[in-house]
Amino acid sequence: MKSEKENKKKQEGEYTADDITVLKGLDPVRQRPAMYIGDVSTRGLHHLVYEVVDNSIDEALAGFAHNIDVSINKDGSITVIDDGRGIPTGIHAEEKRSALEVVMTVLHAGGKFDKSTYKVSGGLHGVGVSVVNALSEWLEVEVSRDGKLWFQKFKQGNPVEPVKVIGKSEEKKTGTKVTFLPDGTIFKNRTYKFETIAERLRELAFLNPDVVLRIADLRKGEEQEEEFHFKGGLIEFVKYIDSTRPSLLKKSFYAKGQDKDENGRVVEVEVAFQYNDQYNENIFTYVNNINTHEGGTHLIGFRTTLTRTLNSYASKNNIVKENSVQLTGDDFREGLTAVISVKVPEPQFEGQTKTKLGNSEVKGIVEGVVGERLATWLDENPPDAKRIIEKCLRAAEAREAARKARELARRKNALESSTLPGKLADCSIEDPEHCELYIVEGDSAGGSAKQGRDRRFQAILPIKGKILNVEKSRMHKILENEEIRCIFQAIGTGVGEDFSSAKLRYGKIIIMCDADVDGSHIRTLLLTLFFRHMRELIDLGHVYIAQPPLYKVKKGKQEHYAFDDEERDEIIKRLKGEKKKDAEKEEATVEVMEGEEVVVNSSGMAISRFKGLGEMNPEQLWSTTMNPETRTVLQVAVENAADADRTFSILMGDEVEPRRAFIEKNAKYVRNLDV
Ligand code: 0RA
Repeated sequence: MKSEKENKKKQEGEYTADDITVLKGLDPVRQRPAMYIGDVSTRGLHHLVYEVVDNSIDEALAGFAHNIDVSINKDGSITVIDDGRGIPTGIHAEEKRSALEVVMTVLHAGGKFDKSTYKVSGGLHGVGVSVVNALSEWLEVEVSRDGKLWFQKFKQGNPVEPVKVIGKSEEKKTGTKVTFLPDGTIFKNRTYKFETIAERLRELAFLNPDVVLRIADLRKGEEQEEEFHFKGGLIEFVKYIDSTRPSLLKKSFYAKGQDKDENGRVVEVEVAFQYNDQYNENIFTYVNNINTHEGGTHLIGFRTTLTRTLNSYASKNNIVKENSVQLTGDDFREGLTAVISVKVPEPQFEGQTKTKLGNSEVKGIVEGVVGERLATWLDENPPDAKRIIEKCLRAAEAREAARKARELARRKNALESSTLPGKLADCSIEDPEHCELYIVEGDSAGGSAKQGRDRRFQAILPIKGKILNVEKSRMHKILENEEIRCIFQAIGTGVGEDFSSAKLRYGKIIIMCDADVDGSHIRTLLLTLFFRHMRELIDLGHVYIAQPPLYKVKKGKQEHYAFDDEERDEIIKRLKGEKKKDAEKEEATVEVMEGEEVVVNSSGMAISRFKGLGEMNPEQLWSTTMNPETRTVLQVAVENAADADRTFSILMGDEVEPRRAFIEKNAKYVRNLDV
């Protein structure tokens, strides 16, 4: 009950004491976790680790921490250790409790004490370690400071008791150790993936060359460890991204510098790039260690200065011949792999996924730092400069050819969404939000899908076998390809510069391929197409992978479907149990369908393996794979842009050996495809 006085205060718009606790406490985090960490899927689960690591990285950026150790513990919890100053443990005057407890239990309290020492702050949503605490079943902190070892434990964000000294720490040793177990009532799946965390730590190591990051998996049967420390920073990062694409240059370009914004705060800029012999533009941009894949002012600044500086070099040195084509910005970015990392004191994030830098002053600062150094670098490295300009001239010629191809296609009305491909079986309702496009491998599966679907909201586009590998093709070749044109027409958004998500005709684009080697190849070809040329569809969550079952277990009239071996065995076990209970003991009749490989076990169950989608009749396809009430579809997401790019270049590029190594290493994940 609130006092009358308090109620009066409230009416007058003043805050009362409990309003403040409501505002500052961690309850809102537990009520709406997605607002703080994006979602509560495995992505959100891993985000907890990144949030704690980002705090340690902040301590490194402030110049104090040099080593960060992450472990996935035997019980599935996570430990992050750094050798920074240690979270202060003294009593916070205002709060009347330890600073440590405030950092762990108050939203956004991280840098509250001492803003000046924290030049910049990372963390995707900048939410701080208190959010991790709120979403953990338990969390323990150990701080080494002042020769003592301090300890505090929390449950679901609440302190179990105040901070206490539990021992001594070595003289001069300082640091923070955080161990937490995500809360099972919030995260359905609490299993961490070593490789996912390792990818983020690797990325942080490239971006912060002074920090050594390690990861150890201590879970039974999963034991492994890795250390990341790249003294070469961004130059090594660019080499890593392009490790299967030969560089055209003898030496990579690198620049680092800083300037002040209008408030006198320092903005740091670091850029590295090289060119490869392929056609994609690969620019990865970071703000305070966060990947800004919608770009923003730092990217615009870089592109502007790259075009301007290369153009003026080309004309100064008479490399561009008089009658040859005019070079444009696109031409200067064909085969370019670049990493731009800026540190901005108060970043503004915009865009649909809040990963676009908005601070306008950063454009000019990037232009200033890169422009001057690039001009000098070109003068000092004439053979590399010449290779770049020649590559750009070839790109310009190809662009001209592509323009002609596009014009031809446009004249034939081929890319207008008003003409839909003949083999598309469209749905009847028109609201894209409720419509689904199934891209189906093969005409026979396409036929089953057409018969099995709910034609009101499901459209079917059958494609013939292997589509063109876009990784190795320029745009005009891609547009000449019949299958790909059909896909573009059906989706409706246009591609490249013409892309507009407002014209998207289906809210879900579902790739449905056979569960065999050819099927996974076709799926990868389609994902490559979306990743390279319609990336926004993936980022906005429109791209899915259908999950057809692998097995059918049939007993009498009952039919059960299993999506993996484990599920199949569970079904068999359950059916055997039922049989014992079943008084009538009705014998199972075994029916063998054409094209099925059937095994009949001693209990009279027929277990068949589906080799392809085509083996399922329309009803089976509907009930197992297409009915939204019962199906499982995997949403495709990009966890780590640089690594996804590298993966596509390994899988779809020219070199065979890295592809073989990758497939061997990842073979166990093939059913769990995440890009
Ligand atoms: C608040 C103030 C200071 C450091 C930290 C927090 C801090 C937080 C984390 C989280 C993980 N590792 C961390 N290390 C430090 C400043 C401390 C001072 O001025 O001595």
